[in-house]
Amino acid sequence: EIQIASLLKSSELFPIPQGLKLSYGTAGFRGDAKLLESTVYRVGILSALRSLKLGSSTIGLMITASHNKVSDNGIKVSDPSGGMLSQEWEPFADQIANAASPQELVSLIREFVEKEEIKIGEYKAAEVWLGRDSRPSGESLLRAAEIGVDSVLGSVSVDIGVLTTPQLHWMVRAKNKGLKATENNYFENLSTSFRCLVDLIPINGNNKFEISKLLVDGANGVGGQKIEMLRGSLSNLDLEIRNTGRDGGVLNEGVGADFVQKEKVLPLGFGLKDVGMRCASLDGDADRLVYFYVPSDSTSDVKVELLDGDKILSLFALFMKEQLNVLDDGKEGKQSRLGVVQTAYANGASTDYLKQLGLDVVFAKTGVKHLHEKAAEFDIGIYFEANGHGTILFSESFLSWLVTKQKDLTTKGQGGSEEQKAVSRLVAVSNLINQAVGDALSGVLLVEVILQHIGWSIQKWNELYKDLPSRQIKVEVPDRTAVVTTSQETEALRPLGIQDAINSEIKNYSRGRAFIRPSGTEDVVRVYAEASTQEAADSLANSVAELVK
Ligand code: NG1
Ligand code: ZN
Repeated sequence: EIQIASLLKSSELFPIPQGLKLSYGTAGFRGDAKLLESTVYRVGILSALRSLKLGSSTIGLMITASHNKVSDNGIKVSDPSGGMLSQEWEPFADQIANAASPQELVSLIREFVEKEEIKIGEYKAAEVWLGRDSRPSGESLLRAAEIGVDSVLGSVSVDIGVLTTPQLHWMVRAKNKGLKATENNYFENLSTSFRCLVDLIPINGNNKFEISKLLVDGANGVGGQKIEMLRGSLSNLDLEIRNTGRDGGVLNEGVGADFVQKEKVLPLGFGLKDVGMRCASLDGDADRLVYFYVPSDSTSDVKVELLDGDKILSLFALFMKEQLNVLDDGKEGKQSRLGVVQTAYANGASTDYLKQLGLDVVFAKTGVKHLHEKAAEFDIGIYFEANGHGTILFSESFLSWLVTKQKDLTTKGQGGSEEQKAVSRLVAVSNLINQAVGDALSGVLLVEVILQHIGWSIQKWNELYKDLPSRQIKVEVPDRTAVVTTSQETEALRPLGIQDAINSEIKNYSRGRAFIRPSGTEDVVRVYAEASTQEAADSLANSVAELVK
């Protein structure tokens, strides 16, 4: 009962704004930062309970609104594995975030604690690690989360500072595995495994390849700052970082991966002077990455050639398959299951390409938690959203097979064999790539080392396949929840009749494909369309948008 008193007392500090209605969407709670203190405080309580429920494993809380505008903010929970909060707890998150009064909040918590049999005060201290991106509202929201965590008996909050989202997830994962888990350990891990892959680049004809400079768009956010910190410890990589946020630019405004991918235009700070150069763009919390370049036929009307998540996925898949082939061909090889996961937003041409590579291609709903789950079913599962969020997962059993194999080959004196190199590359990739969530920093390093390995320019990489022209539009509507889709999100069930209308539009276009779904992170309905020409894709998207309005 002392417990209840302390919860009631602290919750009175954070009254819920009138009319606020939130749901734990594709990426936690998001909204106008000014309205979020009560939400963040309540998620603080939830994460302490989550830690207690899981025997006091460390839970992470990240305060970020990713690619959203700077005045927005948000909060999402990392489970002990470094993955997203278990979906079983999302309804509870919704309930407490929307509880109208301190009394209602406390009674919801009481009920839940009983139902989940959470033993408050019996275990060693529960720990919640709090991180935030560079948004100015982050600091006061972090304080609110701390109060939430600390008002649950036996739990403590630890402020781990300004971080990228993937850093926080990586640190939580490492902590719970009993590994070194500081930000420095994160950087060391990246630079060591990158070095290892560089050392394994074959020395033959095709890659006497001059390492050209990579231009990075930091979205005026935390990613640009962190990649600058990493740069010092990397050799074999020449980086020029723009939009670090220090030169007066605003977070995500005319910059960043979401902007470049959705609008298909160059970010601020890039222009004709950069023709042909390899460029990469991070999003506001650095869990997304896209590449791009200015084609040489650009005139004063500067064009952009985009290499999105699908193309990064294809490059990764190609490289991983090449390494696995060496093992599968070897006498002591093992038939390994390599699979890729995409969403309905994946460009149709990328799906065709991946299938033609002979890969298992699976589809998941939008939101990394859905992709992650499916990728985890393979020995090596690669997932990417077209917007550049993705990573590579290695199953525990496959990874331990690899590590054993690596040792065997070394003791047998086959240290320099092709097989041993392929095994070592795969092990290095498993260390480099962030297996908790998509991570733009590890993504950049893996893309760069693969390009060096195969001796490709960005233009050559872009030629893997040609994107079908596509268009995305956001439509603001009074109530986005009026749109309800099937589980694969490719068909709208509500409003009644709208899918038939969309289908009859699609019929007018060659290679036409289109769908709508409510955004989980913004107050909009998204429209996606593909067709054989850009004009056709634009026109299909526009007519579908008219149907939504
Ligand atoms: P919503 O707003 O639910 O479409 C967006 C992205 C997702 C995911 C989340 C989280 C698109 C079309 N949607 O979700 O893929 O990345 O943000 O950041 O890019
Ligand atoms: Zn993000």
